[in-house]
Amino acid sequence: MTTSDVAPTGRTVELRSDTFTTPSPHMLEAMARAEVGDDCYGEDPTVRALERRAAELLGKEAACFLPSGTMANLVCLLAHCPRGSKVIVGDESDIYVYEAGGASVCGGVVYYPLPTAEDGTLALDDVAAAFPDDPEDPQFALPALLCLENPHNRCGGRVLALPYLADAARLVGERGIPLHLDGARLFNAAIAAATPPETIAAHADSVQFCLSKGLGAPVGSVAVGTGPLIRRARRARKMLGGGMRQAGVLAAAGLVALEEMPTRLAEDNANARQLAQGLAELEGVEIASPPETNMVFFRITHPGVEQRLFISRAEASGVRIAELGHGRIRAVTHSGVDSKDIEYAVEVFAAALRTAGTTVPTGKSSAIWR
Ligand code: TLP
Repeated sequence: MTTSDVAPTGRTVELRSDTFTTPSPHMLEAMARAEVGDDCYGEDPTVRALERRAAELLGKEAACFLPSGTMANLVCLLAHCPRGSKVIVGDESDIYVYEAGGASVCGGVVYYPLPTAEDGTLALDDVAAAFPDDPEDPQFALPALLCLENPHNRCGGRVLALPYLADAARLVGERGIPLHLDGARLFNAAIAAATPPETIAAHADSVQFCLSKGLGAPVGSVAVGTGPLIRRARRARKMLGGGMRQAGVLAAAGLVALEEMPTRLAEDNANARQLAQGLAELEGVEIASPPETNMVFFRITHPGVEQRLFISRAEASGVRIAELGHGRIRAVTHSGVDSKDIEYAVEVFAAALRTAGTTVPTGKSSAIWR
């Protein structure tokens, strides 16, 4: 096939990640007129305002603005876990897979990875088994924190059920350790579950969420928790080089993001469902269970089209997707993609599966894989 199957439109549909969002005109205006100060002295009023707003929205005492989700997770881990302790994580979590082992490198913390179920949960029996029978036995590194991820990226953007979060929090709480939630896309989860983000955050002792994904701000994440925890997180942020000076220019975009973007995330979740429906009609594609938030994972099973070829054919027609673990392709919707873009992407995907002289039959719903 050649990419001429789809007439060149000059259209680019960026589906590799919602990290590709660019600031809205409102954000750019707010950034240009942001009141700033030196945030390392605690004197940037816009950063302070963002931190107050984030803490309030998530029902926590305090918040800390950070350059990235990776650093927000790391400062929380460092704030919770003493050297030589264990952090219990899912083996498919962003913290474990994609964050360069920061807690071990910077904090002498041992990652204790547990198998992740399809729905992004960790079996609570496994969590319980991570605690030694005799915590006084000096042989054992002691668990200091449980991390969960909601929605769960590598599990297809699945939303963790509130009763599960409550049970997990109770289990670790009874054993005297806190729960940290990587809520990089917490607002997508909240919209999908028709639940205020605060209700989800209530089960966690600390939460990080990203402003620079679906919420569309150019840079930044926020970590929230108790006052003492956030004070320790600030110290860790400084140590890691994440103390930013006139960061109000970035926080200003974050404030607009919190004001204007959460409700529109429903559109991204709907566009992901539209994409999944389109893909399910194509022979040679297997998709995971219907998307709950803004991402669709799928696999190319067409005998004549190798996955990397499929990705490069799509790219040649302006539709950008990428592989994300276990040989799967991930497509992520966001404010830079509308329903027409999704229609176009499905056309491009259909064409990318057409081998010379063969048309791909449609009308078949794909098998569910995992
Ligand atoms: N994840 C990125 C890639 O690294 C996979 C993406 O494009 O999705 N927690 C979760 C659940 C995430 O998905 C990510 C980013 C992070 C934390 C890290 O955030 P950043 O990129 O701001 O450091």
